[in-house]
Amino acid sequence: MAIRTWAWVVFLLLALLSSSSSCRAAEAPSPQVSADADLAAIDDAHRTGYHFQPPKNWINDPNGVMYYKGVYHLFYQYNPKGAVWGNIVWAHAVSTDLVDWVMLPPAIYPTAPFDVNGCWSGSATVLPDGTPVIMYTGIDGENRQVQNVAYPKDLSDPYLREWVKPDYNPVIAPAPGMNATAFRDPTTAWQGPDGLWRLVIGTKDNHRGLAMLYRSRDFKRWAPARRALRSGDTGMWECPDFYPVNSPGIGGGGGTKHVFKVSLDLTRFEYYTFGEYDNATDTYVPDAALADGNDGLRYDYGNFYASKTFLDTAKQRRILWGWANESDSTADYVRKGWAGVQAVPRKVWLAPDGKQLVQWPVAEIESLRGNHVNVTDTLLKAGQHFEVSGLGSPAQADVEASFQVMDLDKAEPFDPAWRASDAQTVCAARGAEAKGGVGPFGVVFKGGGDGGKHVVLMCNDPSMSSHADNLYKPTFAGFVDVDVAQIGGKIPLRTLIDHSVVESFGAHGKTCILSRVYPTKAIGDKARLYVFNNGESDVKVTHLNAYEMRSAKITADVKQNT
Ligand code: DQQ
Repeated sequence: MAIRTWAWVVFLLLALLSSSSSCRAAEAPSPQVSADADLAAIDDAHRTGYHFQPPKNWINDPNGVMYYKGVYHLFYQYNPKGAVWGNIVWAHAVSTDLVDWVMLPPAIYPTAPFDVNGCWSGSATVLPDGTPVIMYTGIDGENRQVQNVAYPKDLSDPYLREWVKPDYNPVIAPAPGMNATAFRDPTTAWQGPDGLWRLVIGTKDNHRGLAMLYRSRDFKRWAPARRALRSGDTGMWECPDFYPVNSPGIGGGGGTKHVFKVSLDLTRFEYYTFGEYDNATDTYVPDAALADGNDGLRYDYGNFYASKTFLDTAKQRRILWGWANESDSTADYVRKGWAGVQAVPRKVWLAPDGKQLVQWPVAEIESLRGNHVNVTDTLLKAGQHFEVSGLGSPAQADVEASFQVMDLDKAEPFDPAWRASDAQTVCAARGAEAKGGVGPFGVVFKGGGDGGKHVVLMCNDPSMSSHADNLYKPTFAGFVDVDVAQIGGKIPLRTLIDHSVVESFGAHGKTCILSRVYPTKAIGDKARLYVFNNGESDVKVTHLNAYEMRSAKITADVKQNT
């Protein structure tokens, strides 16, 4: 049997760097004031232009996302009193295009014994008569996690500003023997052939994560199923999600698969499987070869957590929202007065080969594209880089590019020990060895003789963009399932840059990585965009389209101001 050889092919990167050292105000009244002013300006420059974030304070999980009467609703976990987690309510924003948002007053906030200590995550379900219902986790007076429902006060208000919580709440309480402080985040409900509603709730039994199934005829009285829908030895399961996707199959007639996703509290990563769901027996069996938990597939190999999907009935697509936490410190949140953003809404579907999900930013965000720069067929020899100039500021940009590895045989041997490692470990090791600067995002290929198929690794190393000591800046990484030789050595990469967010989609959305960066110099008009080739092989940029992005409009609710 031939010995398998593995090899690095190229280390290719796009980087956002500053062109010059930062300027200091020479006539500032005192060094302290100057330093504070500089810091405030830098903090401000880290706020996003088109990734959703409220004007101030802490945010986390997207909640209850839905489409109702022509309006998209995004609720999210929010601290109205500060920039660290606490005092949690459901903040609320609406949009007609998923780009511009109207900020509404919080929709769900503590008012009753069943949620007096907080209104945690949950989901919306639109009932067959068109009425939306929210189910969320309330933290009650005994700090138990219970599930409550809320209904719109006025169905004729498309913004659904006010919500009413019936007195019969909670509708689901932890049964005796259950872990009452780990019982939360109900999914959107679905109706079975027997007419009963079903939903799942995340919990744990010691170290075992569980997605507990409940059924109801009327959304009011809920009964637990005898078996969990799914469980795994990976600690608390937060924010489960369960939904159907079309399976392409041969000729497109592949039927339906179901996706099951959990957010692992222990690692703060999300994993999904997909497979067959029998709605008569409520049995979900993931497709063979799909691993649950830590070795499984992930929506995003970066900073992306507590995600939630909804069916956009206007455009018959499934849309995924996820929260990206800050990667700086709690002291930084407090100084900035804000923390947390939402990733751009992503369309999600099953890949044509049926092997994984793919994601792509919703087309609507392309309406923000402005200044455009195009590069074609530009060869980058090993160790070279070039600047993508003419964009105005690339600090807010959408960059679509395709890179062609010119010589796949010029690969360095790959350490066999890395085969067992996860992508992040491999990228971190390789990133440290790479020559020259490593930008905030990029693609690494390693190749070899595994049946002639190369293995592609996508890395995102924020270290060159973020210099402060107190930052969490791992090299995020994921494998990319493409046969790079078959496709002429070409790998497409799209990256959304938004000040402190770098959100990358490799190979048409097969591998996604969101990371947070905190440049202190590459901000505003000092930001520059470079394409690097730090690898051994020449690389051709076959095309690159970079667009400056306008800011989304975030406005206050007019009704509130009148
Ligand atoms: N965040 C919510 C919980 C959820 C966690 C609390 C996940 O309901 O489990 O803010 O980030």
